[in-house]
Amino acid sequence: MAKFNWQDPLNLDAMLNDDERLIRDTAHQYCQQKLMPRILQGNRHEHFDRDIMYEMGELGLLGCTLPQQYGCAEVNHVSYGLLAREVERVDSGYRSAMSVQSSLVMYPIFTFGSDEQKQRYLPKLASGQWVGCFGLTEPNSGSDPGSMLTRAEEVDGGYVLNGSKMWITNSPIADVFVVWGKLNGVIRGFILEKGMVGLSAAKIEGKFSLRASITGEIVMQSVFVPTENILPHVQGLKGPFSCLNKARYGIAWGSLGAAEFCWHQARQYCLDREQFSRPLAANQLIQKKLADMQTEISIGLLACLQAGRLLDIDSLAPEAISLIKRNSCGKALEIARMSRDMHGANGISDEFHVIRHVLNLEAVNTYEGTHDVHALILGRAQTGLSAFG
Ligand code: TGC
Ligand code: FAD
Repeated sequence: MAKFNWQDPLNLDAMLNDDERLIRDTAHQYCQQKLMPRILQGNRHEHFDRDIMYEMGELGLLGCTLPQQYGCAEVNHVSYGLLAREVERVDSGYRSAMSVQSSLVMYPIFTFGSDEQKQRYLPKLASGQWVGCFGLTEPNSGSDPGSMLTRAEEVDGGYVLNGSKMWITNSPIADVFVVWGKLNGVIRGFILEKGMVGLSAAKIEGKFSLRASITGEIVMQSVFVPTENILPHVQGLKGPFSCLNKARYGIAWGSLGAAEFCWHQARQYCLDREQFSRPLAANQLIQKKLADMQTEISIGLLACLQAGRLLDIDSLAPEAISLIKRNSCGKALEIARMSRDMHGANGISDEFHVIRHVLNLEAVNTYEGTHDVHALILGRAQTGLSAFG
């Protein structure tokens, strides 16, 4: 009879190849040895250690699915997912930094950029020498980015951009800004660089979520952007949405990494802590909660793996990405809250790390399309009726 592995009940491990396992294990070691020791202070003091980008670059974590000619690791999407899971097992904010750089900055430059843009930006972004950010959301355009107000006007030698972006991961420390705005009513992508006149990116203070990730605004007051900095090969919302497909896929894996951490912590805590003269883990209610966590995580990870295999043969529909992003984030948030409850009072202490995941996952459930917006995408796809208004 096959032996039951409580940590991997459906034997995900057996469905990975040797390269994928090696990538996962190398990332696990880095994350546990280098990221985990930093997170408590980083989260407490709202501090993102810039060195992390260099370290991730050195390890090949940035833009990892892109070609080696740009200094990238050129691994498959399953590997990208496994990396996201390991990074987010430590903190969603660190995964945010990695996925924005990879999926939202390097990917559009690689996919929609000119050869000159690829040569100029990708190697420095891959090594972590430059940090990138992605400006789509505005103060009055969140779920409905098509209503954005940012405008580009054609002038001699380039464009002048006016507008503001809100809730932008990494913007205060960014060297490169991929910003979406309307040119003659059509959404286009522009690459801005730190130091351009009229460009500023103030930090948003006081977040109770993703505190170890830096978030800011982007304000553009008549910023001149040279002609060669427009992304030439895409127009319309499919530009930013194509990037979101990649990032949402990574989040689906990553959020389950955070959930796994919370599950394992809850199990160990309930084995160690005694009330009524026996371990908490001996109680039926506790065991049911652990079984629910195990079930959702195991099934969710298999869904992510299948999505990754489909992405690797270019056969994953965006709606299927909505399905896994929504499922993983919603389930991870429920699991983190349950784990917090099982820790009792200790559950609210950052030294146990679970409350941090709860608060992080609130944002992860909101960004890159809220839980409900993904439900509406799936509802539209199966009824043919749009509920967006
Ligand atoms: P809709 O009519 O559906 O589509 C407009 C055009 O876009 C195309 N399209 C897609 N293309 C590729 N991939 C996708 N997933 C696509 N979805 C749509 C579509 O084919 C169409 O193309 P065309 O050529 O016919 O014009 O547009 P809509 O305005 O009705 O959209 C509705 C909705 C809700 C689906 C969409 O607006 C949406 O997804 N809203 C959520 C916004 C969002 O996710 N924002 C994320 C901002 S970035 C971020 O959060 C980063 S956090 C990073 C971190 O820290 O990790
Ligand atoms: P809203 O769109 O105002 O939604 C508010 C509520 O209304 C939600 O519950 C939503 O589900 C619901 N709702 C909206 N429309 C409908 C509808 N038609 N029917 C039913 N319910 C609806 N953006 C970027 O561009 N780049 C980034 O790097 C980035 N990083 C982020 C980092 C953090 C920490 C956070 C919190 C956000 C970030 N975002 C970023 C923005 C993020 O993508 C948006 O917050 C998200 O898309 C939701 O938009 P909103 O906050 O304006 O909410």
